[in-house]
Amino acid sequence: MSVVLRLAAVLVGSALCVLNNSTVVGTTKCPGYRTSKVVERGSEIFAQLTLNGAPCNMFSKDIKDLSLHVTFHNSRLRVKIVDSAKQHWEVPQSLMSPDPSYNPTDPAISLLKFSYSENPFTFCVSRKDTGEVIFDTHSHRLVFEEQYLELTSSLPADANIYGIGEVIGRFRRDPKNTIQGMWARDDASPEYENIYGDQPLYIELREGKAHGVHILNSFGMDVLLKDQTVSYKTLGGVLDFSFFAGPTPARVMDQYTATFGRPHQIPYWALGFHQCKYGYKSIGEVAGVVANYSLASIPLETMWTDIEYMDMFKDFTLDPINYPLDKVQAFIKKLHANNQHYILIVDPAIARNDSYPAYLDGLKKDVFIKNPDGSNYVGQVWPGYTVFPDWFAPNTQQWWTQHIATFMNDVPIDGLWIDMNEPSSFCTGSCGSNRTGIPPYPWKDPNYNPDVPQDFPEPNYAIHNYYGNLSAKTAPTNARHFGGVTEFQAHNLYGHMEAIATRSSLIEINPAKRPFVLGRSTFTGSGAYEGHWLGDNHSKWSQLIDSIAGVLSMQMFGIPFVGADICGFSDDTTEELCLRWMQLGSLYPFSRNHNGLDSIPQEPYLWPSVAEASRKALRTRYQLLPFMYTLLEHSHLTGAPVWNALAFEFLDQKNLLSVDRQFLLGRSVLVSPVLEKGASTVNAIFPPGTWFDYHTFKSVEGPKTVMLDAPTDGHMPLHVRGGHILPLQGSALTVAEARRTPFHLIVAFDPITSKSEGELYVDDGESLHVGPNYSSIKFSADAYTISSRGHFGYHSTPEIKNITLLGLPCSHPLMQRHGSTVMLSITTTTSKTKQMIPATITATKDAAFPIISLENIKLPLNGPFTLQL
Ligand code: MIG
Repeated sequence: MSVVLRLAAVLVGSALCVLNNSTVVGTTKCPGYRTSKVVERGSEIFAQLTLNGAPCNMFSKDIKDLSLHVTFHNSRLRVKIVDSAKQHWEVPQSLMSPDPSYNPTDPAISLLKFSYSENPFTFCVSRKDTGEVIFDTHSHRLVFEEQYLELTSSLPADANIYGIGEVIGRFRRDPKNTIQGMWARDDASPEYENIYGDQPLYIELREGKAHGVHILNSFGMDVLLKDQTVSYKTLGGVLDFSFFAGPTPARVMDQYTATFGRPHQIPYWALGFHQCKYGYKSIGEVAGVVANYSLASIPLETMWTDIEYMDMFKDFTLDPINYPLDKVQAFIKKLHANNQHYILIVDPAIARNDSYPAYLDGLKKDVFIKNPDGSNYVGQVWPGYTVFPDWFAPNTQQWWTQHIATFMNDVPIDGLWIDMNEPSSFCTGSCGSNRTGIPPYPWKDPNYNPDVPQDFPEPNYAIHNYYGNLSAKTAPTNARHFGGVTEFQAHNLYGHMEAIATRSSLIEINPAKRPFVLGRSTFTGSGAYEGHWLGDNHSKWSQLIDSIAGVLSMQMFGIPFVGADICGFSDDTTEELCLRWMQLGSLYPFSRNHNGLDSIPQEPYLWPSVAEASRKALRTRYQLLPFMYTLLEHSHLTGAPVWNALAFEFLDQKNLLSVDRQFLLGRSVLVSPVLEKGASTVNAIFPPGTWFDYHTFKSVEGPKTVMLDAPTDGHMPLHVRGGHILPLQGSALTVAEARRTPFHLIVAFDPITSKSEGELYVDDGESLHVGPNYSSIKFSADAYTISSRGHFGYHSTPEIKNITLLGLPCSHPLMQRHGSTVMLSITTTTSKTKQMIPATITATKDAAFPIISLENIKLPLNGPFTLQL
């Protein structure tokens, strides 16, 4: 059977993909392309596309000859269209870190089908099993010009589309009015504008199924949703589309991260709580914050310092007055002795300063971005006039590693925070080229105009870049990278490449340990190298809400380790906002309180109410650490989301499609935060199933909406999903201490089946190459047995001391044993014999289900067991 249908009408259900040329409704009057020389070979299709009439030269010159290359993978279809004659610039394959097993397959076993029309060339991608058309360009002609590429697909009415980032706003995109510019840009959280990262992936939900569409292209572009279409308008490069078959969102994320890079394994300690502020005046002040956390008994795992630690904002230096080396060293030593960590910021901008080693050495090694005339491009950042590392240049990696290594030799920090890497500059153009001295910050001196009057190449099609000109406040479009690559081509890759380089440096410096890198500007695949924070938000209730969609969409993009600045960055927070933000933020995968330079202090111990709420919220986080670490490992292996949208889990529930004020941890815990000023209740949606309050164990039967009490002195509502087992440990002030406490399993049964399942992944939490020294355990339970199986390679795991059974029938025999110590029989495959272990039973009953807790048991986690109830 041929997988290619020519000039055929494919009609399945209501999905229609008519492949002929009579129905062009697209806005373009361009001639399109005709197809010839089609070759189907193995997992590939090749064809030639030729301009089908007079060029329309809409925004630049039409390219006459194109080559089409389609590749079938099992659950992915790749459609690539390139300029046959000239090599349009492409994202280098070396910048993605794909799973090598993700190979092309025989079209016969691909889940997706490719069909096309010959004249003009249009194509459809459909599901092989149902025929559903997921991408359909038949009404829209392809435009492929030197500096303008356009491809449009039809969408169903009111399509459910998520993604197309980086963006601030609602999780579900508006299908009628979305214009998303993609051009990395440093701006403080404006809704729906282009910001720090370029993430052109969307997931669409249709009738209970999900598919994904991604374009790999680093040029500036717009992605538009309107008039029942999705349009891509890019400023160059090639059209390199990947279609992911799903059929669930989690499967799309698996397929996507298999293609472009699995999320990296984070160090376990990174899951602890972090504190930062822009503007801690001295190492003494920083140490004071650490001490205050401890006095307030609020967990603090990692302390951070922003640019003020540097000497005149030069990377790899310390301010000799306020951050003198000996005091910084003593501080770090004390932190480390207490199992805490220290992270510092570095910016890519390197001070142009003739007594600065990193600059001088960089000149010698020729590692900086150039102007068209070959001189160094000189922008302006914190230190004044600065040059910028060119990550394409052959010596840059070595130079970067060397300066990080020399610095870390003196200052043994635990990770790097890479900011300002859009790259951000305070001026437009090479403003330092003909100027000397240290300029004022442009916003502080109205008489200083930093911009250089110069025309930078600007394409005719203006993408929706909210600074207007593409060269504004970043390296200009004509700045040169090694090998003749221009900023116009590679701008969106800058932060991604800095992350790759920084991770490599840290691995070279410490080959055994997982690096910690947190970065601002991301691209497709960045999650393989770094975590991310959502950038400069405001201390506003609306941005507390926006942070949920922000974290959820980063999961889709394969960057699960993400969080927003807790309590808000710009503006002054309030006691109540900070309290609610500590509650929600306590469950961000990356949980950090970070504050702006001019904002009032917002460490959680500053208000008794916030301190108490933070202790409560972080106690829960630290109990959940084994579960969260397991979720991150799943993400590392399969791209599975750590924060999961309700719409992505309950695919048949139409009322959940737009929910972005609640979310799930993995698939097992429903989180219903308070997001409104003055509120002490939450109107929480419960999807189908039985949900058990994490703190009281009271159950709610979904689907329904319930008004939950959530006063500021209570807990943020959390509900465990029936059918799921949560592995927990005790809380402590540091992750290391928490990891030594015994385990507690919450076994929440699905009352209909009386079954429950869960998983636990553990390892030493820091080795880069874990080898076999990990445990990956599956728990399963029915009303009479709980058992574990899996790989048991990590032997330092404490035992399970308590088990809470929720959702069993009242008639369960253990209900009769309340207050007594019973002997439970346990089998371990290692001992092969039955043993009896004592368990203290507490059995109580809420309205619907008994709560049975087994206390003071000892169940090993270093080998499988079966426990009889
Ligand atoms: O223009 O280093 O997003 O987290 O505190 C501000 C100072 C530069 C922006 C980062 C923010 C950081 C700040 N940086």
